[in-house]
Parts: sequence; C-alpha cells; structure tokens
Amino acid sequence: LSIHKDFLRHASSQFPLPPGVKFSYGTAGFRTDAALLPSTIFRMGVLAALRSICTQAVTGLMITASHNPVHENGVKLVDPSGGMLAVSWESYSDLLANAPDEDDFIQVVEHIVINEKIQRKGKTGEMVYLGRDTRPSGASLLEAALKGVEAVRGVQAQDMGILTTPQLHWMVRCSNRRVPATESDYFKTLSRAFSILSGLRPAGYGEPTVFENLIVDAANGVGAEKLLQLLKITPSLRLQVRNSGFEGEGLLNDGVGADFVQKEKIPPRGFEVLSDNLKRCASLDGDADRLVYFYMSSMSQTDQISPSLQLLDGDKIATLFASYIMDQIQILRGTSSFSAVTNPNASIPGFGTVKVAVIQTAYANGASTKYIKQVLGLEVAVTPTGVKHLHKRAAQYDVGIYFEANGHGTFLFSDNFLQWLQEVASQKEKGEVCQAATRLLAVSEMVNQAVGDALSGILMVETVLQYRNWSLQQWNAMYTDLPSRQLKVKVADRSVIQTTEAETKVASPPALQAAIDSAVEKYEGGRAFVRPSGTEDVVRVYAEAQTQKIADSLAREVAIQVF
Ligand code: NG1
Ligand code: ZN
Repeated sequence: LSIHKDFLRHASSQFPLPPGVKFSYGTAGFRTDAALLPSTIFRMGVLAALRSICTQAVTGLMITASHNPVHENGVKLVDPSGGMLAVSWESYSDLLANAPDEDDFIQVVEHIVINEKIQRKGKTGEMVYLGRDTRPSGASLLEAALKGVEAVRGVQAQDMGILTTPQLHWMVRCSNRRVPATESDYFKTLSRAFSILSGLRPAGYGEPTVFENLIVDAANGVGAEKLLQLLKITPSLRLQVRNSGFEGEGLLNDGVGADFVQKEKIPPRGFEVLSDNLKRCASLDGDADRLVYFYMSSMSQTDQISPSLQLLDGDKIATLFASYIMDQIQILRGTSSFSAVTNPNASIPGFGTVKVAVIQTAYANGASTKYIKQVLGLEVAVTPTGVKHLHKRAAQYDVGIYFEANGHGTFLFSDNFLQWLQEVASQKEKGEVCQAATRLLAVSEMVNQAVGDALSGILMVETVLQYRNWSLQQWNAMYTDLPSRQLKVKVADRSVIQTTEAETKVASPPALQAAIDSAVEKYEGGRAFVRPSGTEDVVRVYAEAQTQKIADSLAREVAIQVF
C-alpha cells in the first residue's frame, strides 16, 4: 500500500500529541479526560482505516468512556466480525497513540503496512463506521476520527450518529455478513424475535403472569433514548425508563448506572426506596453494554452494606440464560420433563453432542460457578478479564454463554448448530421439538452476537422470566451469592505484578502468591486473587468467603501484601 505521506502528515499535524501523557489501549480501548483525546482518536481513525483495507471489510470506531465520568471519553475499535479489535493489533494502537511527532507517526503507519502486508485489493468494503455516545465531547472527537479515516485516502468514513456501543458492533457485524444493518434493522430484529418468543411459552409453567413494569435506570446515557425507540415498536415490552439524561434529568454515570449499582449495592439516584415499589428494576451503564437487575427486599441482610438491595449481576444473568438454553436442548433431545440436572454429554438425535459452556472470569461468584457445574451440569471455562478473552473462548462452542460479574456479556451460537436448528424448525410436524428449535433461532436473532448488549439483554431476561413465570425473587433463589469484597490498591508500578492461570494466580513476584495462599488457607472455602487493572492505575484485590466479615478481612490481608 502506498501511503500519501504528505497528506497524512499534514492531517496529523492538526492533532498534536498532548505533552506528558502515556496512552495505553488497556482492557477496553483508550479512556481518559476528553481534552487529551483528539490526537489519539484521529490516530485510531487511521488505524481503523488500515484495518479495513487489510481485512477488506467494514470496521468500526466507537467514541465512549462507558461508565466513566462525563468529562472523560474514550475510543474502542470494532473488528469486521463485530467483536473487539484483534489483540494482535492492540500494540499498533499503543505505538500510534504515543508517537511523539508527525515523523514518528508516519513511521509507525509504515511499519504497520509492511508488517501486516497491507495491500489494496479492490474497492469494496473499505469503510469505517463511526459512532459515539451522548457525551458532550463526542461530536468534536468524532470529527477527529473522521479526519483520521479520510487521511488514509480511499477509505470512507460513515458517521452512524449517537449509538450504544453494542449497536455499532451489531451494525459492523451485520454489514459484513451482508444482512440488513441499519439502526432501524437493529430495532426490528430485536423486537420481532421478542414477539416470537413471547408467543412461544411452554405448557408446563402455568398461565402467564402480567408482570409489573420493569423500571430501568439508563445511567443518564444513550441507552434511554434507544430503549424508548425499542419500546415504541414493542408494545408487549412492559417497562419505563428513568435517568434518561434528558433535560434536567441528571449527569451521565453520576450516582446512577450498572457500575454504580453493582459496586455500591445501593439504588441509583431517582429510585426512591421509601416511596417507590422497587420490585423489578434494571440498570444499564453509560453506553448500554452492561446490564444488572435489582430489587429492594425487606428481608434483613445484616451482612450487606445496604440492608435491602438484592443484586442480580452478570453471573445471575448468565445462569438464567444457561438454564433456559439447557431447557431447550432437553426438549430437542426428546426429554420434555424439565429435570433439574441435565446431562451435557448426551447428544441430540440428528445433531450429535451440542457443546454448551458458560465462560466466566475469576470475578465470577463461586456460588454461580458451582450452580452451573453441579445443577446445570455444564462446563465452565475461565479466561482473563476483558470481553475480548471471554468472547473468543465462547466462540469455540455450539452455544457459548459469557458474562462478566459486572453485567457485560452475551452468547454465541455456532453456524453449524444454527443451520441444524433451521432444518428442525422448518419441519412440517410442529411439535415441541420444532418449538424449541424456533425458540433458539429467535434467541440467536435477539441476542447481540457481536458483543454484550444491555437492550437485547433486557429482552432476553424478560423472555426467560415470562417463560418460567418468575419474579426477580424466584430468579434470585437459583443460588445464593457467596459474600465477596473488592478493593483497589494504588502502587508505584502495577505492572510488576504478573498473573497466570487466567489471572487466578500471581506468577511474579512469587512471594506474593505464597502470601495470598497462606491468607486463604486460614478460611475454609475462601478464595482470593489480585491483578493489575487494565483500565485504572490500581491493583485490584478480590476475596470471597462464607461470611462478609471473613471476605472483608481476607481482602484486607491480601491488600496489605500488595503494598
Ligand atoms: P479492569 O480495570 O481491567 O479490571 C474493568 C472491569 C472489566 C471490564 C473492563 C472494561 C472489573 C473487575 N473489571 O477492567 O470486567 O469490564 O473494566 O470496561 O469489573
Ligand atoms: Zn460500557
């Protein structure tokens, strides 16, 4: 590929690197104060364009800082599959973002072109979709991204407007699969699948209950407007949106949203405990790729910070979804009796063994892992933190369900399994087996197979609750979370801690792991690990034990070892 160096140099000179900052792509892209980001975002526009030429497909660039405060912003790149940027390209991001001047910048671009053997093959598909959340800094940063894409001449930038992160991922994925990929297609696809699933309740679970409205905390972010759009075409969805961020409604991520609720275990702003009936609630994060559910319970839970918020986190969501998938697989096997323990090794007549697994990280509550293994009989795979790792692993199964405890997750179906389901669903005989296949096909349309998506997550949770006729309390009773504690420790250089075994063990310094082991040994059923954060300048400590008191002291003991 011949680069128009002068053109690129001139364009990049308009976005100089701010002095004294070191950028790192981290767990989920670059994130920092918005004022520092124009050069990084321009350069990521260039990289997204190069990735598009290299793969001859549409790529994406999303401007968001998710659950971070409103004055921050960030950028993540979307690969042609709709997933996160290939890990092998992350080092290019770091090199580009930190190149001190135009000459170094051009050199890095040349290095990428040579290293990846990037060549122009044709004219098709060289395109970058750009999206942003509702942050006020988004519009001008989007301009910078646009200039970056256009600086690689011949690649087109398409501004898709204000979107949730998962919408942009979905559009990139669909566009490269040559299926309808506009925002309106997104809403229609989700809504249609939800209606199909609502009409396919099984006989065994009694008459459907009319649920109370779900009250959704939209974190004063982009999810509010999008949820209202979805609601407009899906009247059977019973929900109301709060913390919409519309005029006068509060600040993005300020005391609201999935991250706040999950970490603080108290209701978000705008949810008045005394006057509200908070039985069915959910929180999205600022870019609507995370989802948690919660309700207020009058039960006294002396162990918790707030006595009454009951959190249904990513682990509970994964477990709910996995149980539903296993129900359908049981029916496909011809066992319509819903026995609690399933046998994942038994094969489906006509297909063979369906490989189903739940993918978690070390942060998954131990009680969820136990439930998935022992009650659902499913394989649990553990990967390092970060959706890119979970997603990659999930793709190895016929149905791979992944969630981070914080509520980011989705599930993936293999093409092979979907194809077989199509055949079963189109059979003339419309029995239970055909229904189960139709359900799974609708589910595969409704969940966002590109990345975790709070909107499709809500539809999926509501579908399973309707199917089982379950309140949030009944869902919560699947298993009881083990008490846990997370702490952050600030150290001079967090990179001296290196981990292994999917971050569950410290490889270096070795003395640290020995100290953690001896702290854990004191408490039966205790578990603890530490890892350097990929998004903040801290080391994270996690501990879990039979009581909150023990979890707290175990976390403290381990934190002291980190100093
Ligand atoms: P780090 O800072 O690397 O722990 C955090 C979350 C991840 C993921 C990323 C991206 C925890 C413990 N970590 O990563 O799960 O969501 O942010 O947003 O929640
Ligand atoms: Zn997010």
